[in-house]
Amino acid sequence: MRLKPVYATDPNLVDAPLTQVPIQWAPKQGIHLYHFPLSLDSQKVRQGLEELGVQWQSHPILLSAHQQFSPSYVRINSRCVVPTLVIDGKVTTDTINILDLLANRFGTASNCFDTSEEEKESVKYWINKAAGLFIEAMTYGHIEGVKKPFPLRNGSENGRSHQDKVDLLSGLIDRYKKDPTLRTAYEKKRAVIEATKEAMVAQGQMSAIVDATRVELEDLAHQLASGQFADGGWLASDAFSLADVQWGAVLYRLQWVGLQPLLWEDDSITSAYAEKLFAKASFQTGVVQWSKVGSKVVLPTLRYKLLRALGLKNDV
Ligand SMILES: N[C@@H](CCC(=O)N[C@@H](CS)C(=O)NCC(=O)O)C(=O)O
Repeated sequence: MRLKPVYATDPNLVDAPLTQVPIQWAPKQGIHLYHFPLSLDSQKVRQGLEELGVQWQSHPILLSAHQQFSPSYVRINSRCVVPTLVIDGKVTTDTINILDLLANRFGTASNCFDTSEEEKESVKYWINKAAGLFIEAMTYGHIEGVKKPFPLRNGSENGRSHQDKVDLLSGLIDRYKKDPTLRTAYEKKRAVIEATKEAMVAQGQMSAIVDATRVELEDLAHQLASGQFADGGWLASDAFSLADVQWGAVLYRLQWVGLQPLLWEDDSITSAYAEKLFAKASFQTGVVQWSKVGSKVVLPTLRYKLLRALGLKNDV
């Protein structure tokens, strides 16, 4: 039974993270982030950039219009996911890897994300724990008694949104059969989406995923009560760390999709931690301000689809 995302459990199914790899199609100068306003992993990286005070150029990849499959994007991130970071023509992929790179490159001078040697192991442990939660399944899958917010409501029946992607990718595999780079990327992506969909629709899966998440959140509450947070610090360290970046976006997402009542109490240490995380200026700028569905997602998607219908855009 699959209880974690493919990216956390099956390195053989996905392309390895890239770290500062020069790619000819990437912008040659400056710091660029390819991201989607509502994407969990994009939220984490945007908060990281804000926390570090790094100026960056925004390239929205509209997952709502399947732009993650457009050939021009797949040539820089063959995983067909956001986020992707480009610094002076060099590409870095995978959220944990991107945040590590940013912290090493821009955090040292400002002591940002600075954790002591003893804290490092614990920070890493809590980063991996957050990244191992099956948030994609809980965002798109149907969970008894939970009413999903707009714009998730329609896709949550029987993995329909994932089946749409499988069909789209099958068409792309055929269209690009003579381009080995694109064809391979699409084939691998289709396998990842099929595995994810399978894990969401099989009998009893979604409740098992929610139960497994509840266990992880109980561990979180225990760590908060016994670790640095109880003394005015953060999850795994005295100073705010990349583990807190991971968990801020996760808790915000679980709240947004209506799962909080199944996972933690209002009046609990987890709620107190969430409140402290959400109050950070970097969280407000990197996460909350990008969460306006109408202006950040619906309108850009309509505009993009209109241009495509008029033949002014010929991507996917
Ligand atoms: N953690 C992995 C996976 C990222 C991921 O799953 N991103 C989601 C958004 S949070 C995405 O792009 N989904 C689009 C899709 O799978 O089609 C990474 O950072 O490369």
